[in-house]
This record gives sequence, structure tokens and C-alpha cells, in this order.
Amino acid sequence: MAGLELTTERSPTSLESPEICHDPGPQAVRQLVKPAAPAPKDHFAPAPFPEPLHVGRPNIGNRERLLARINQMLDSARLTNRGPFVKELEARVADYCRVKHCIAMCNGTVALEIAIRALELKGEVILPSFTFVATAHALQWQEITPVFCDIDPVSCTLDPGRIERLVTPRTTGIIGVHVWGRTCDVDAIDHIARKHGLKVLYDAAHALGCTFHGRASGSFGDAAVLSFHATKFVNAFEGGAVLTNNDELAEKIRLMQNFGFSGYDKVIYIGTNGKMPEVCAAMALTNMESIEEFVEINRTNFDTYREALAGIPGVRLMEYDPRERNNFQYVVIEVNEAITGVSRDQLVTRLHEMNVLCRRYFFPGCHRMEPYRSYFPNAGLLLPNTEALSTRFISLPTGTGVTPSDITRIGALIRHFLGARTA
Ligand code: T4K
Repeated sequence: MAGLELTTERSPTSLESPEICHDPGPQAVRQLVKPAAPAPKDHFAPAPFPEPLHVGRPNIGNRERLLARINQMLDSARLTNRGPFVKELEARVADYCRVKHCIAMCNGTVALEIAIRALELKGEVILPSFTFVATAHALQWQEITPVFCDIDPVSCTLDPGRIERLVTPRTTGIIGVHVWGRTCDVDAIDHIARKHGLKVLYDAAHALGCTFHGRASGSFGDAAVLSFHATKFVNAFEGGAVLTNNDELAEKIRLMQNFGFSGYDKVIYIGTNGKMPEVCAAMALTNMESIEEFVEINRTNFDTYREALAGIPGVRLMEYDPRERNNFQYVVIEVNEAITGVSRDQLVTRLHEMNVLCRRYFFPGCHRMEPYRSYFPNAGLLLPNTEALSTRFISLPTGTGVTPSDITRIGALIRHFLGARTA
């Protein structure tokens, strides 16, 4: 409860403040931020979109097939406890990611917690601060100390060059995050882990459908975790999964997610309830059937953003490696205020006023959120890239709820607000 009190007591006073971890909403933002420098007259009249455009608007596959599955589930009265849809989903995802085992879970956070426990991580675990707070919470929840490591400024994933100096006798593992679907430097991390006898877990919540050297991003490390949250490009309403090639680990995780039951009335392990219900598996299966379509829409959106934003000084679109498969579910720009003369947060404010509900994924770094900022008040000193970059990124709306013409208009709005000339 102490953590809760800390976060609810403080009311944010400025968008620059690292206390704000959730979007305060357009109205609040408008009141909080100084107006941006006036844009030069360019005959472009900024008008808000009639409906809000979201980052993370759920993609929904074939409705008839989903409803048919739900009817089948209701007719069978099999609602949960690893029913046929969960089994089918696990087989499908394992096949898609070319891993031996997929264990479906109720959400990505519980999947992380269970994987951490099954891997017997304790003491200290090294992870990036530049991630969704669930990655750190999954450790702290189990009283494991998260040791925040800086990111590489180009990949925005864990910087392997900085990991080793954080290893202590208490370190048991490394959690890499394939942020926005960009795969960590898995070879370097693997090398460090072997050298120090550490376990490696990947938070692949963003990385379904992404590859590294042609291999699914979720197939690296001792295990990897996926999220099927509503905002992920393949969703199960809520859901997650652990992927692993290790038979023994998979067996342990299966037990742990179902109270340790190995059969009727037989508990052989400590466990919890991490099960995915059938209705969620029905949704995920239906959406998996449309995965290539979703990727194609995301890719077209990404290409349209590239055109729409071309040549705006101080705005960089974060590209994906064209040699790999990507899901393009996050369209991220970096705003360099030294060039634009307009801060990232001022631009966010303007876009929110236009009903473009862009997000600051991920701001602030976890080390500036509670309880970590109280526990480690000086953590930022070792995280210069995280500190700098987390103030510059904006995630822009994409997915099936956004059209190329919306994107062209968003590009024109950004150009207008930054006072840049038309390309
Ligand atoms: N690791 C990483 C790296 C992650 O990014 C996440 C989750 C996890 C682990 C944990 O996995 P899960 O336990 O969640 O499976 C959202 C999601 O809630 C969270 O799942 C996600 N990462 C994170 C990046 O984004 P919020 O608090 O920013 O979401 P929210 O409610 O503000 O929604 C975002 C936008 O999506 C809104 O503009 C509205 C729209 N939306 C959202 C929902 C839920 C919809 O249109 N419909 C919906 O049903 O965290």
C-alpha cells in the first residue's frame, strides 16, 4: 500500500515532471504546458480529428470466427483450465515462433513473474529502465532487486557493454526487453550470461512476429514472455505466454501456473493461478489468423509515416531492420528539441488537442517511478541514455484503427506544429 499512497498523493505539476507515468489526457495536458512557439503561416489549418486516434487501439480479427468459437465454448461449457482453445493457441504460437513450448497465461506480467520464479532468479537481476514498468515490478513483486542498466542509444535495448560492470555476487540473471519489437543484442547478452553463470529471460511483449538473424525474437534466452494485452497487435483481450525450448522449465512453469497440480487432487509444487481462460484463447486464435494482415497494415502505416514525416528537421522516425521480420506495431519518432525548438511534450500537447492521442512510451524510465525512485534515488547517474532518450520519443497511432490518409494528416500536423516547410 505504501507504493500506492506515494503515487496517488502527488498530483503532477508539469508534463516535464518524471512523476507522470500515465497519460494525463488532452485536457490536463493543455493546462499544464506552455504554448509552443507560433508556427509560421503555411496555409495549413489544423483541425482536430473528429474521433480520437489511439496508440494501442485493439486489432480485431474475423468477428464471425470469434463468435463461432465463443458459441462453441459456451456449448461445451469448458471455460478455463487449459481447454481446447488454449491448447490450440499454445501449439499455434509455438509453431509460429519455432519454439518447443508455449505456455499461455492470463497476462504478460504474471507470465514474467512465473518465468522469473521458475528460473529461480533471486538477489539481483539486471534489466533496462527503459521499458514498461511491468518488467521491473515482476521482479520487485518477488523481492528481487532490479538493477537498472542503460540502453544502447541506437537500438534502445540493453547495452551489453554496460551489463558486466553491474554484475555482483548477488546477480542471478538478466532480463532483456525487445522494446518496440527491436531484438536485443542476444549474442552479446548470451556471452555475458554464460561467463557469469546467469539466466537470461527476454521480455518479448512487443516482439511477436519479429525476428533476429531470421529466428523468432521470442526464441532466445532460457525463456521469453509475450503479451496478448488488448493494446498489443495480436490480442487475447488480456493474455500472455512463456516460450521456452527447455522441457524441464516448461513443465515447471505449467505446474506453477496451475497451483502446482499435476493431476486430480495432486499438488507437487508451489503455484499460483496464471491460466488463460478459453474466451481469451478464442480471441487470440482468431487474431493469430489475421496476423499477416495486421503486419501488412502496420507496415503500410509505417511507410506512410515515413513519407509524411520526411525532411522535418529534428524529427527522426525509428526504423526497423529491413533484413528482419518486424510487426511494425510501434511507430516511434525522436524529437530533437535542439533542432525543432519545440519540446517533445509541447508537440504531444498539440497533437492531443488534435485528437491524436500519441504516447510517450516509455517515459519516465522505471528508475523514476515508485518504488524504484525512492529505493535508488541516484540510479539516473548510471543511465544517461535512458534519461536523455526517454524525454524525446513519441509513439504515434497505428494499427487497423488508423488509415493512411489519417497518417498523412498527422504528418502535416507535426510539420505545421514544428514550423517546418512542406517536403
Ligand atoms: N512488458 C512490456 C515491455 C510491456 O509493454 C507490457 C505491457 C508488459 C510487459 C506487460 O504485459 P501485460 O501484463 O499488459 O500483458 C498499455 C498496456 O496496458 C500494456 O499492456 C502495455 N505493455 C503498455 C505498453 O501499454 P497503458 O497504461 O499505457 O494503456 P492504456 O490503458 O492507456 O491504453 C493505451 C491506449 O489504447 C489508449 O489510448 C486507449 C487504447 N485502448 C486501450 C485498451 C485497453 C483501447 O482503445 N482499447 C482498450 O481496450 O498500458
